[in-house]
Amino acid sequence: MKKLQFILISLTMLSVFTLKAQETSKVKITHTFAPLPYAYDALEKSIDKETMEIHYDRHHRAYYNNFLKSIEGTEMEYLTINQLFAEISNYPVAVRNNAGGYFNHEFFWNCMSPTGGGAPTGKLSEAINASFGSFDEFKKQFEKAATTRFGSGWAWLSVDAKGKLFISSTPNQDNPLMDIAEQKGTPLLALDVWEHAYYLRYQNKRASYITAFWDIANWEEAGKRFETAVK
Ligand code: MN3
Repeated sequence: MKKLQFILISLTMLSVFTLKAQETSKVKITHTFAPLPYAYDALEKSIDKETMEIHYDRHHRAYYNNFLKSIEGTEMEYLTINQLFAEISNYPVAVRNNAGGYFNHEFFWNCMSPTGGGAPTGKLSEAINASFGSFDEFKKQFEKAATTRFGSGWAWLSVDAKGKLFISSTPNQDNPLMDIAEQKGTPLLALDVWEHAYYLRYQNKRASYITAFWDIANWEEAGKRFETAVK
């Protein structure tokens, strides 16, 4: 009997220590505001300097600051952005909007490059042909998702958990990593279709902005993302 008591007490102590260890090893996640990967005027052939400056330095920065505010002093400070997205339906809508706005814009800057354009190569090219028939057909379907998104939102090329490509669009600052997304997956390429992304040069002509995006689309980055995702 004594022996059993000893074992039980030892087990209890052990679990208390384990819990304590978990608590003390918890660290707050640092979310950084990354520099724009090129100059404001680097994408001039498709997006003007002023739009880039306002978009990055005001819109994106505001999402970042408001995201930090929205999680301050809560358990959410200990979650990575991917962990937050995976259960975003449990959190306040301000977190959903601002975490989305923060992540989506940083992702978007890397979907464009002054040396971009052209077509995907390698495994991503093969997957696009297999899923959509051809690169031109993919572009048509992506353009449709981007033009028909009513109001503000995003168009995405993503890969799902089974390694299959899909095109989707999300409203506001939602993205395919969120548990509330209609189609969930790992994003490879994104296009911001909020008016603030194109209005200065293109006014109400969203379709012209979408066409111009192909001249700067960063297929090299999308290809790397795809290979990492399907590894
Ligand atoms: Mn935007």
